[in-house]
Amino acid sequence: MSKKLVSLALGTSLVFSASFAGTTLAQSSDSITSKMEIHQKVMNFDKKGPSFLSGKLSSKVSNEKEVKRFMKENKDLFKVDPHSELTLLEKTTDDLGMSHYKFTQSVNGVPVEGAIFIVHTNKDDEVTAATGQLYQDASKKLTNTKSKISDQAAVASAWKHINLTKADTLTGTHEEQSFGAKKESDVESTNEESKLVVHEKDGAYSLAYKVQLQFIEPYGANWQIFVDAKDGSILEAYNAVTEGATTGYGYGVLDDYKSLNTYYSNGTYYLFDVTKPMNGVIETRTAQNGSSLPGVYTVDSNNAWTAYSQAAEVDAHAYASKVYDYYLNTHNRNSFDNNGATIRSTVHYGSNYNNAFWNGQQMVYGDGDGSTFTSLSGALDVVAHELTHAVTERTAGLQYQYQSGALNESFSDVFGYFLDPGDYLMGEDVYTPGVSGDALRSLSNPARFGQPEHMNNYVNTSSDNGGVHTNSGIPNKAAYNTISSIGKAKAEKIYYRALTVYLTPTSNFSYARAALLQSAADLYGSGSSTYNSVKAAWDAVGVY
Ligand code: L5Q
Ligand code: ZN
Ligand code: CA
Repeated sequence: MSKKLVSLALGTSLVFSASFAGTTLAQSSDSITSKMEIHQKVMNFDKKGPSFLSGKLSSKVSNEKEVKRFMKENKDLFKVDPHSELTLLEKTTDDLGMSHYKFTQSVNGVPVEGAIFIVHTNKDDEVTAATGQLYQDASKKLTNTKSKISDQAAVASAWKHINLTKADTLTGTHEEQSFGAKKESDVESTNEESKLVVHEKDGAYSLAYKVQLQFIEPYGANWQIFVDAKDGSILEAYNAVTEGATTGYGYGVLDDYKSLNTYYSNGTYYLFDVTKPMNGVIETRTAQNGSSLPGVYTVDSNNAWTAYSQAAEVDAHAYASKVYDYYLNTHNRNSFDNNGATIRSTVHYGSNYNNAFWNGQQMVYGDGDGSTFTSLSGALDVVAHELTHAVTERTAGLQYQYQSGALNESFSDVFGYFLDPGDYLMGEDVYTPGVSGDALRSLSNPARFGQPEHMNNYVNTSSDNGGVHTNSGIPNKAAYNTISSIGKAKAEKIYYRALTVYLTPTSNFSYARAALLQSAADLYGSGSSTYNSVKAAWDAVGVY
């Protein structure tokens, strides 16, 4: 292992400094001996140490030429020819007055990969330490530094090795590219570099092209690929990306394929979506012992979230992202606090737990018992329902009991519809998996699931916080009446405005009617057909 000429830890370099400095030579020989023993563990030089140390360093070393002369004079120790093999990269001087001469080693002018060697001098220009790595054998073992393949051939070989083409990594859409107008970011998102180096692996030296392929799509990469300059074969290749946004994929609760925004760190993938313009992230966790919150990070080794047990996390993650996008794109609202707060979800909560909830901090999903419910994150309307509870909490603040509580529930169901507008059912994707056409609730037909849909049938109860999941049928039916009359696009604007501008913690049904009418007036005009539709929608459920 002769390549490691010097491999000094900082602690030992202090010892080195004491041995080197002329003044310390006056110390007892005992002390010098023990210092040399330390050196012999970390440095590969022969036992001529003390003679080497004497005198030589009393001369000042205050520039590149003198450092090289110092190394030449001690060539038995350093075993490289500083004049032909070392090139000064930089000299820096720090606040302590110490200077650091950073050299790279080369063979016939071709740099040796990884060969950085630094000579350190104190404020009196005496060498106090030498750190880094030199390759003593490089110029002996590699004599021919003339490449047999072209730079372009090396780059082509590198792309082939990672099974991609440069075009695959450009981030623009095909449409944009076929119109010939590549986005500016395409030009910058992929970087190819190649340079000739001396490559060492397991004591074997090769002339190589060091090809760096850096790109973001289809995955974050900083490939370092060493291509043999003799024949284009791959000597070594690794992806130096250690952290960053990645795109994975998985299967949801209903076994549907979806892509996922994930995060790669230290060899592991996490359900962290860092791609949104948030202050936080969208993160999905797993309840480890049933009811522990927030639970543990959900991880995967290869970014393919395909295990049956991962389906609930796949959907919680993908659907939280969809709901975030909806609020941002449709209502210009950045997360539930409109300040980009982290959206956290925990799945596999409890045992056979037939519910999902917002606990004031995060969303929580049970897996269901398999007959009443399957994993509740498997329904986009359920996820929208839960995240809308967070929006309501930070806006109208509707108290979760009696009429204000039923409104709170209703707004969650109504936004569940806005996110999942295929039908007016709530939770149909996860409720009673064995029964087709079944659902938790219906906006169009609340009575089908035991809810009132007119004030005449309002349920006075103290259970379920004053019937919040029952009496929500009344405002839900008014929402259905509204949407079916004016369409989703206008309805969602009106509902969002009422929730975020007009409603307050104690608002009742009558107040909600007034708030929605005011919003319709603001947006579409008082007395407009849209306004009149909202009025009729509430008249029909007996709320005035
Ligand atoms: C409910 C949220 C969801 N839970 N309905 C009791 O009745 C009770 C809870 C719910 F995840 F199921 F949608 O809506
Ligand atoms: Zn709810
Ligand atoms: Ca639905």
